[in-house]
Amino acid sequence: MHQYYSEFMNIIETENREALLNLILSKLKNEEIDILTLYTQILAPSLNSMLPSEKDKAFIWREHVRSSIIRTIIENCYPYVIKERDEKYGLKLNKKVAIVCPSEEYHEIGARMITDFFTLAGYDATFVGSNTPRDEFLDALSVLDIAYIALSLSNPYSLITARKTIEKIKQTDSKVKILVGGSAFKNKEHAYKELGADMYLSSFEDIRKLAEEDSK
Ligand code: B12
Repeated sequence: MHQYYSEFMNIIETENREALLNLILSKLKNEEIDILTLYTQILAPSLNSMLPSEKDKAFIWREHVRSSIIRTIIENCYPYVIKERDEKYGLKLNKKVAIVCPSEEYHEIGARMITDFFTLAGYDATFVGSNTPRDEFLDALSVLDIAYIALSLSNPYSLITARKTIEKIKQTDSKVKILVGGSAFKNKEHAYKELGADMYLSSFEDIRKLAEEDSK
């Protein structure tokens, strides 16, 4: 567990967005933490440790509020993402990545986080959104020069939607490569092949390896 995790959790239990944002921004400013550590060791576990309980009538409320606070923190981290991309990782690739959650997939924090991981690794990365409507997305694809589409899936039902979406994407643009990841693949990483995706990735390290290949 990261040394700042309990301090962060004590504040997030109170749902004090301002205090959390100030805490994180001061740690980033003073270089006491970096983006990768913040996202993977503090922000992600603060959500993934939430366990549904029938006794807790406010559980869904708290899930929404906590997701929203984490989203605020991530959006405010952007200047530090750019700074670390340039000063720490130093790779700039001329390749566009669109990060998408398919229709009916409402879990967006993982997708938003990995958008910043692609940026850190040097890609021109855009978070398109959760619950992205398929037909509108396909229309855009035919006019934009996108190298990769990264689908983030959390809800196991999204695996079915994703298969159909991937099939349509391939029909629209046969050159674009499809990457998939997210907690829906837990213990079934091989499922990416049945979905018709080109690659399953799980971590920043995987994205870095891809970037290194792309820079050759
Ligand atoms: C927050 C949350 C919600 C919020 C989402 C809000 C939002 N704006 O995103 C709300 C309240 C909307 C929600 C709704 C639901 N949820 Co929910 N939710 C969660 C919770 C608590 C946290 C998810 C999260 O954001 N984690 C933080 C992120 C950062 O972690 P992550 O997604 O795993 O992402 C990391 C990696 O997976 C990876 N990654 C992710 N995508 C990609 C893509 C690529 C290409 C790469 C390289 C890597 C990568 O990088 C990230 C950083 O390390 C989880 C609990 C859990 N244990 O996961 C349940 C959970 C995911 N939800 C679940 C369920 C069932 C639902 C609902 C069906 C509940 C319901 N009955 O209505 C609905 C479904 C809505 C829908 N149609 O999508 C289940 C799903 C899995 C399952 N086994 O069934 C979980 C696991 C809870 C549980 N234990 O039952 N949920």
